[in-house]
Parts: sequence; C-alpha cells; structure tokens
Amino acid sequence: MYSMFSSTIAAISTPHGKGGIAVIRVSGDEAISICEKFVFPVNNKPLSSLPANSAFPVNITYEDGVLLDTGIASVFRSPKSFTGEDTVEISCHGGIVVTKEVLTRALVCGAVMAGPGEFTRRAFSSGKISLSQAEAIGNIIDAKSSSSIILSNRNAQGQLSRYTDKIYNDTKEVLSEVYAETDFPDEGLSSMSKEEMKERIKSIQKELESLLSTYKTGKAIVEGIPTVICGKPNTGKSTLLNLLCREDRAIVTDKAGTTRDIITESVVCGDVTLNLSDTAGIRNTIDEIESEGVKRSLKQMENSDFLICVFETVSFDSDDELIIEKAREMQNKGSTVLIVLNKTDLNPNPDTSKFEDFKNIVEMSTKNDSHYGKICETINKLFLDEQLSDISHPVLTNARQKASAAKALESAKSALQALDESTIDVAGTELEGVMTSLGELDGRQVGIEIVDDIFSRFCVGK
Ligand SMILES: Nc1nc2c(ncn2[C@@H]2O[C@H](COP(=O)(O)OP(=O)(O)OP(=O)(O)O)[C@@H](O)[C@H]2O)c(=O)[nH]1
Ligand SMILES: [Mg+2]
Repeated sequence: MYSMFSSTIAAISTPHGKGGIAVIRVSGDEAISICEKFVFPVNNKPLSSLPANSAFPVNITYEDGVLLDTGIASVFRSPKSFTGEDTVEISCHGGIVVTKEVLTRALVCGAVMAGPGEFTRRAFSSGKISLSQAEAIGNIIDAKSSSSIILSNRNAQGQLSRYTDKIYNDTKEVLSEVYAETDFPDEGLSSMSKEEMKERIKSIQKELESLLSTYKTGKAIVEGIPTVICGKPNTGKSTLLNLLCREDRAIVTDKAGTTRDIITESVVCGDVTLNLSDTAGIRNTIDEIESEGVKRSLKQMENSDFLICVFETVSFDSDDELIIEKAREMQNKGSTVLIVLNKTDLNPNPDTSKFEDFKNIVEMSTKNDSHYGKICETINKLFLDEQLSDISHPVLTNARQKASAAKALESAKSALQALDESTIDVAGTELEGVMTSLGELDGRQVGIEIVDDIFSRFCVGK
C-alpha cells in the first residue's frame, strides 16, 4: 500500500517503568527490514518470511550479535495493521533498561522516534479510522470509569462515524438535486420537488438535533463536568467534597472560613465524572486573605457547568441570599444547579420556600456516609439520558464534536429558510456548509492544526 509517510517510526507502547513485559512498536515501509537487523525468529527463518498477522518467539540482539533479550515479535503487513502500514510489535521483558535498549536498536537500525499519538495519526491518515474513532481510542486510554470505556467503545467501533456518514450522504443527495435545479433549470434534471427537498432537510435537521442532545450525557461520562461546590462558610461544602471523593481530601473544622483556596479533584459518581472544585465559603468579609478566597469562589461559579450550592437552612441569612442570586444568574445562563439542603440530622424539615426557582433540590446530611447513594443518584439523573442506554446510539463526547454538529445544524436550518424564501442557490451554499461541518466532525475535511492538537494529547507509543 502507498504510504504518505516516508519515515518508519518506533516507540515504547507500554507504560515506562518496570513490568512483566513491554512492547516496542515499529511502523512504516521499512518496519520489517529494520527489525530484521536485530530481531531473529528462533526457527532461523528471516523476519520478512513470516506470515502476516502472526506472532513468533524471537531473539533480540545487539549489533555484534550478543543476545539482548528474548521475546515475541508480531508481524502485520499493510494494509492489515492498526496504522495501515507494515508494523512489527516486539514484546520483550519489561525492565526499564532492557526496553530502552530494544528501542535504541530499532532507532540505530533506521527507525525514527515516534511523536505523541503518531501511530494513531497514521491510522487516521491512511483512512483506517475516522477522527472521532481516533478520539474514542484516546478516551478509552484516559477513561476514569467503566461507563466511559463502554461509551467510548461505541465511537471507537464507528457508531458516530456511521451516523454522520449517513447524514452527510443524505445532504449530498439533496444538494445534487438543488444543483440540478440551479444550474440547469430548463432541463428538468431535478427529480425532487421543492416540498420534497424541504422534507429531506427537515429530517436531516432532526437527526442533527438528536445527535446534539447526546452531548450532555457524553460529556458527563467521558470528559467530566466542571463542577463547583459553593455556599457560605461552614455549610458543609468540604464535608460534601470528602463524601464524593470517598476520602478525607479537604480539611473540615467547625470554624467558619476553613477552606481558603480552591481544592480540585476528579471523582466518578455512579456513571458520571465530576471535575470538582471545593471553594472558600462566600460571605462579606474584611479579612484580606478570606476575601481573595471569596473572589476566587465567585469566579469558579462563573466557570463551572454544574453548581452544587450547599445551604444550612437554620442559619439562613443575607450571605445565602447572595449565593442564591448568583446561582439563579448561572442557571439562566444554562448551568445546571443542584441545591443541597444540608445537616438534616439537625433540621429534618428544612424550609424550602427560598429555593422555589430551583427544581433540583436534595435534602441530606453530608456527614452521613449512607447519604452518598442519594446524592449520586440525584446527580446521575440530572445528566444521564435513559435513551442512550441503547448501545446502537452514537454519542458526542467532546466540545469539538459538539461545535461541528451545532454548525451543521445551523446550516441545515438556514438551508430550509432559504428554500422557504425561494433563494435556492443560497440553500445550496448552506447544504455545502452542512457537509463541511460534518466533514470536520469525522475528520475528512479537518484543518491540520486541529489534527495536530488532537494527536498531541495522546501519549508517545499510541
Ligand atoms: N451536624 C452536622 N454537621 C455537619 C454536617 N456536614 C458538615 N458538618 C459540620 O459542619 C462543620 C463545617 O463543615 P465543613 O465541611 O468544613 O464546611 P465548609 O462549608 O467547607 O466550611 P468553610 O470551608 O469554612 O467554608 C464541620 O464541623 C462539619 O463536621 C452534617 O450533615 N451534619
Ligand atoms: Mg471548606
């Protein structure tokens, strides 16, 4: 197969450190001929004679033929490999030095060191996987929960690419009818009436809306939700952080103003990942250090998608009013707000009248470990879409994918409007916009900077 990359790359694909085995991966046109110089099958046949997609016991040697290690070499031939290129994977003993020495042998024999994510990037560039599949592979490696693995696997298997492919092809069909109408109006080439075109675009629009609605759940499971725990001093914010972390992460005391700085932690709560920040209690204060903490707390509220606002209703006062005001403002801007009425052990029937603007309220005692399930269940209900338990459904899992889908939807809406206004050539331009945005989503029309950015987040060796 023709390869667009001239170099053959090599890297250690397993974590750096001591382990039972390690894998050194070599990929490119010269992979087999490079490895043939230092990897020798124990059956005395040359590496190049081994059948594709097979694994063999090998001796790995230094330049002078002295044994470096014994291991297993797996040989894959283009295009039937992960990268689409000839690939050799050498499993050797997982010592730090021995692994580095095997890699060095590959480099000395002609390979160049792979950059971050370069194997996956080659898989993408050779058309083996789409960009959303590549992102899903990265998500599997970074997964913090089993639900994240399960969801990412759907996209790694091409669920999202197939869904966007279908919308792309549907759009292309309508667009060719539009072109037939605009370019050759007198030839009667278009077989679709304007009404039919509108119906087809409406269904494209519906499919894009349905796709976009999956992002809330996809983000909650895969990326994690930027979440702030806020409230006035001493309401039990740090106790709640510790409950969600399942450990004593933050200092808790009965003194108001214990937390001064922001404490961050990523926790898995049921199926949802929360990127949590515990903040300093918000109140009017003349203490210089505390007021800096309050300023940071307010900023963190602004920067979070999910606000968990903790109140202790018996001591409700003007400081709580300030927090309610800010939470209401953020809710109006689209953030999700959960009101925690804490310390129910002291006050089993809290007054909820102040919280009528908020639909998500949980009454609990953050000090009581048995209330963990209650808050987790509440949070999961806020973010998980039941429909998405259908494993055939594609899911958007990052902001880049969401932005492309939203752009495609906007173009579809404009195309429909243009048909309504009988500006059919504008409809054509907008349908092209739908296709461009979908092309960005799955990578067929994506800019080099975006591709660079995505793969730079991978580790070397993947
Ligand atoms: N009775 C009771 N006390 C609680 C509960 N949750 C927390 N507390 C107590 O309330 C006090 C303050 O708890 P923290 O978690 O430090 O409160 P905070 O909101 O982080 O306080 P600051 O960091 O000062 O803003 C501590 O003495 C906790 O033990 C609860 O559910 N019931
Ligand atoms: Mg605290």
